[in-house]
Amino acid sequence: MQRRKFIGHISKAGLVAAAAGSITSLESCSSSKKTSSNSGPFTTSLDQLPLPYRYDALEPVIDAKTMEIHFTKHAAAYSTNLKDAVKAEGLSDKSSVEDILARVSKFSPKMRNNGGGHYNHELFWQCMKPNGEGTPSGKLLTDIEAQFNSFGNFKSLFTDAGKNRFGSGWAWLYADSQKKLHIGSTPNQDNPLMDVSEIKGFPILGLDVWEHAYYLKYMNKRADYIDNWWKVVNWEYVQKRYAAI
Ligand code: MN3
Repeated sequence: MQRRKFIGHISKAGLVAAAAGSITSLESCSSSKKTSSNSGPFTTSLDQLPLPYRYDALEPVIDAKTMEIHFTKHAAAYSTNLKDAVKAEGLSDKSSVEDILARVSKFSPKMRNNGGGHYNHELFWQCMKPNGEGTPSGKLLTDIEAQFNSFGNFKSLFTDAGKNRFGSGWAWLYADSQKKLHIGSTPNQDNPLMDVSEIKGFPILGLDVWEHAYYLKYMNKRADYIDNWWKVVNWEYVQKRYAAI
């Protein structure tokens, strides 16, 4: 009887210890995710994922030739050059791009340009689809309206961020560490995940405003490209990113 009591006590203590251990490891896991990348389930590897639609799927908003060159030449080169930089600097080829970007100041300009370039394009392809919904719904819509007064006003502010980015760069809807939504833009291939970025947070929606993204069809008319781009935004995907943080 006494022995059974003793064993029961030990096993209960063991269970408590095991439970405490799993809580601790869960906490450390989620906090390390937050501090290193804040990317939740959205983790980007060094290789390009297949384009989730055909090159002509976003016609007439984005023409097939632009999509093909953009994906197979520009974006493919960022992935290749990123892998070169990762090798040259002795990082694992299993590194997540998010982890690299969070400490990108410690690496070469090649890592910054191509790590950003690869991440931004992998995000960009997913943020689009044929016949987009036009508007988000649910909590993302509610929070956009609360933060920017109305969805129309949000679109106008985001469009301005893209239009007014001097030279090449990106417009972003991103969430800071308090999950508050912001609109901003970054030069070149920088993004809000980078420790060197002036704006910091988790990118929810990104728009490429480099000329290579629109010049064949829109030539110098970046504003027309952005106005049309809203028709192919994949709000379902954008909402999933927002829900994951
Ligand atoms: Mn591009």
